[in-house]
Amino acid sequence: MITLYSAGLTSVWHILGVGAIGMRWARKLKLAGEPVTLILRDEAKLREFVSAGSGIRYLSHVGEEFIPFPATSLNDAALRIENLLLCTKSYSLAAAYEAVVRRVVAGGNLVLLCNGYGVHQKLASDARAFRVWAASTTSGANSAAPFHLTLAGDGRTELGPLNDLATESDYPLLNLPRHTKSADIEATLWRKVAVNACINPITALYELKNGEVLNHPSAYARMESVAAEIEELAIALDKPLFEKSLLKVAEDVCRTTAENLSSMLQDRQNRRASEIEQITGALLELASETSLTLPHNQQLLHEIRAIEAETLSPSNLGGK
Ligand code: KPL
Repeated sequence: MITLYSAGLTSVWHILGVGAIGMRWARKLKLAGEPVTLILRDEAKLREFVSAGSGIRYLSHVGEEFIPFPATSLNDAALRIENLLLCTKSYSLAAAYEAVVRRVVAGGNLVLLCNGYGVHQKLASDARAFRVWAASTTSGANSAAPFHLTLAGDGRTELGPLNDLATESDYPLLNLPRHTKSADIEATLWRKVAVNACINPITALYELKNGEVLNHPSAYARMESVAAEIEELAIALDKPLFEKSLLKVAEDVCRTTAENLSSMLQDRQNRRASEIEQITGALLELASETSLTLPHNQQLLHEIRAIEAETLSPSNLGGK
């Protein structure tokens, strides 16, 4: 077995889910001076990483940079994790947790950095032996090829505890730029799914960069209708959204991440399953407890499902 595990370091951040977001946090942590080890899903993926030079190619407006990282795989029996950042797709989160849990020390930090609603809370209730946190970000990141990272806008990241053990502990990751404590992580995750439901399906459907939605009359009109329905849902469920309208907040995110391909558009382009069920589907599930039917959101769900039914490559389930 190939093992590039940096044994002996006690405060290593392990990252599982080495997609665009996982790579972006690997870089952020490294820049903050934190030791980072990537966990690849299996030996084949680890070999691919080694063939790519054992690092990440980071492309920005100033050029290309190669950032080396130690890496290991889920099969590494010596793997012992104290701090784990789970950056998988929300639909892979539970399986990723199951695959890694025996490697995590009791009381270790598990930080869930994924889209969707409901999946974080579900995992936290299963993972009582660990400090479970959620991180919610408006930062964008793109990956055009495995182990290649391109940044879009740098947003803010809010963190909060999801279980009692975390509530009693010091917050991790606050040393990273623009990382702050969330006053109410449940509300933060709810607001995030509301914004993602406005942007992600529409960018995926029309194949637009986030910023392009603002100048595309029919895409924008659909974002307007979707946002209005989610505002109604928020009122029906008595869940707070923002001081500004949801539409205005979604517009702001489109502007700050204008050059970004939303994660759902990247999924479509890479013929990967999207998080439509965990985003729009989760809102429709919540709506079923009310008298609302959210027809514009339903329509988007059906359209994205139809695209996936045509294009999905069954083996293509990567990091977020
Ligand atoms: O979270 C995102 C995503 O693409 O999933 C946004 C904030 C919309 C950035 O693209």
